Amino acid sequence: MIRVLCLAAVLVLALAAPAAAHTVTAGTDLRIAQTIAGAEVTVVVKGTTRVPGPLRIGVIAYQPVSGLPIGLEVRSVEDGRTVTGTAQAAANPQYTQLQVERTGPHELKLSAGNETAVIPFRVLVERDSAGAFLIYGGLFVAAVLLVGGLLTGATARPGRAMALAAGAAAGVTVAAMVIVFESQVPAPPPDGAAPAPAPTTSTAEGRPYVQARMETVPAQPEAGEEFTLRVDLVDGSTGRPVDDLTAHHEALAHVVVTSEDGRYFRHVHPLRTAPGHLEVRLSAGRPGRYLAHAELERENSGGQLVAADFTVGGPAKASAESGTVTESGKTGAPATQAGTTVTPRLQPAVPIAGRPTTIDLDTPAGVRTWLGMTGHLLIRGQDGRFFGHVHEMGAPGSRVRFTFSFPEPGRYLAWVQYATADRIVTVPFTVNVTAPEAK
Ligand SMILES: [Cu+2]
Repeated sequence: MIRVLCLAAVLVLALAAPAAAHTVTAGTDLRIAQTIAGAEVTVVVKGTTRVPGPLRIGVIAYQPVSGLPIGLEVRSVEDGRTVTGTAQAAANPQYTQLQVERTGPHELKLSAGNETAVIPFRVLVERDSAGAFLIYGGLFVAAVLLVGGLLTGATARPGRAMALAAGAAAGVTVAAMVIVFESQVPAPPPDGAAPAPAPTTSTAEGRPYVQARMETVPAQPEAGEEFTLRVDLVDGSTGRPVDDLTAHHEALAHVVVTSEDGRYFRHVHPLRTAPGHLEVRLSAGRPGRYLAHAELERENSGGQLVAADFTVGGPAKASAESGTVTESGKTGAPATQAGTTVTPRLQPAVPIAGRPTTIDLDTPAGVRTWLGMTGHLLIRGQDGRFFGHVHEMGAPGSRVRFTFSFPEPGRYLAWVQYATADRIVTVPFTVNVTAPEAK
């Protein structure tokens, strides 16, 4: 009887062991916002649980695109193996499956229209920890031995029953010890992770800020003509391109381009065309001075803000650019919902420099998360020297609320942005901030 039980335990453990070693947990989705072919989209690469296996890639559209096809190409950096497919950008996209053969560094190439982006990423698969195996193994052995002990005790052989009970206690002890101490043991790095930095490298020091330059091509765009805004990132000490931007708020860089008077506003997400090079195509209908602010974050460094200005020449033309992020004041669409103009409510009504102001805006039903947040508030000083960005972090509801402390008295231009089922709504407004009362 005992022999049968023990054999059963060994068999089950032997069968269970290989399965447990292949048990992997799902990784995290990669989400990258991109402005491509004039459309604002977010590319999602679903976390995977097994490699070789299919990688699921979808493109979420945040404005009406009737079947914008996006070419997909996934390439393993280590062996050069490439798989291709197509995704249709949509509000609720279908996911395209591309087979990957290994973990580690990969590149995702996106193409739409005549634009191409290359996004580096890593395919990671969690390794099962030895601790989990010990916990489940220990509990399993204990359970088998306890049952064996009870059966043996029932057949009146107390000595053997005691021995089995002692074994069960040992199994429970092992499992309990592991449960208690596992949290203090570092988990193994996932399969495909970047090699850990050398122990001599102090991560506390961090990396220096990127040397960033923003410019337009051509240097002076013509009104109504498409131009490219380029962001070039260089490491100050080596002079080499910087290619270690982290995806913060679901983008490699957030770029806001505004005309000096604030009537033109674009919040876009440039494409990474090559290491250290980001590009986005724009057009502006009116001549004049424009400001560009880019928010980016280098790995193990910190967030930084890069500013530039440029001049659009020529006579005014109707902007060739389509899309729903329209110039404020030109069409009433962004600030109008169901025929009523929506104005944010400020508390206090006249903000005081250096003190928090709350800004409330009613939103329609069906607001959805965009760039990881329910709402975005972008604020620019009249002269462009100040640029700020805050979020509504609560769940989508009937309003968005922001708290912001304007740094100094003066006039500010501000834009609230949120995404509905089929578009990104931009609500522009201006704020006059007073000085704190002298006492
Ligand atoms: Cu952004």
